[in-house]
Amino acid sequence: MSGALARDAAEAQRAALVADAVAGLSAPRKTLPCKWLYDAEGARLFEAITRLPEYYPTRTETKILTEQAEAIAAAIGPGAAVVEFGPGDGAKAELLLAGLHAPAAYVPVDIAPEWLEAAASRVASARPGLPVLPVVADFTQGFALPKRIGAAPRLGFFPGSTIGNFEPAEATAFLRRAHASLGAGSRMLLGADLVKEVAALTAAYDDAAGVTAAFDLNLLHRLNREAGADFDLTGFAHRAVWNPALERVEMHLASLRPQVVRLAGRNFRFAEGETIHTESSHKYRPEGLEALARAAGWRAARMWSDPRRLFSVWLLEGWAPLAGAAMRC
Ligand code: AVJ
Repeated sequence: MSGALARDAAEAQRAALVADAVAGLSAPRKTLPCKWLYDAEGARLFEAITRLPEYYPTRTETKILTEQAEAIAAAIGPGAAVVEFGPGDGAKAELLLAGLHAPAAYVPVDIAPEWLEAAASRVASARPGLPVLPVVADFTQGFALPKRIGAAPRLGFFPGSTIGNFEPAEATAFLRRAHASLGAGSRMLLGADLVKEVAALTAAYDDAAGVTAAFDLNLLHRLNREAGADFDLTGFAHRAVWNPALERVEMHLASLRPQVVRLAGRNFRFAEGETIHTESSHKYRPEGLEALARAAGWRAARMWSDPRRLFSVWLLEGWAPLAGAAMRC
């Protein structure tokens, strides 16, 4: 990107952050979209979270993909073009591709070119000869696949239980769009965290070392830095709360006293104990995940888990005709 284009993009991003902050802090129950947690510092802290003793999802999913690699490869079959939604550093793709039989291509999809580059170069150097075909797109929306993958069977890949960040209706919409982007006859390998005892869930989002607290509070740092806000970081504390009705862990930043925060020329008043809801991480029961998939045109063909049933990896296959194809006869 040229200097001027990069500056325009940064300015547009800053304007969007300010608009989201004004809207979210004006709501009767204050909230901020979780995507703003992931600036460079947020991405570094999330990476540290994945190595915490309390944060079981990453290591459990990695264990499932490693230990069940043969069964997963057999179910998927040879020649798949792997299309990953939000590849991060590409570590999980590298693991999956190592187990698959003669994969045809790797297609990482992300809106952030620098993350795409990291995943693409990692996989390209681990698997010389495999076509690596990055696509710059917002993977929550529809996108076109590279022509070069030809007629290879498509396998969507969405690990990490990132699906859990979506509200249920958004998750359905995402899975339906993913199906449309991947095309008829495609399949999808999806990681989903499971409902379990509350203490294990809340510990995973409120670790003893305080890394998740720092990750959450970084959002206020970011608003001070990029949106000109004046949050006093000692006036807020991180909370992880299990919401039993919606079966999700919620991250909140709780105001420790009555206070007023300035942002974009406005005053935002906080009562003592009032919170900003910063992220939701939905947990699934197998039957709930199957129902969610079915509502989006996918059928659960297989599920792999660990002995303690902490995490699940699903192979979905399309069952419903895609929109547009339905009316042809
Ligand atoms: C990246 C959405 C999968 O919800 O477990 C971890 C994010 N937030 N600890 C999750 C997260 C706090 C993570 N996902």
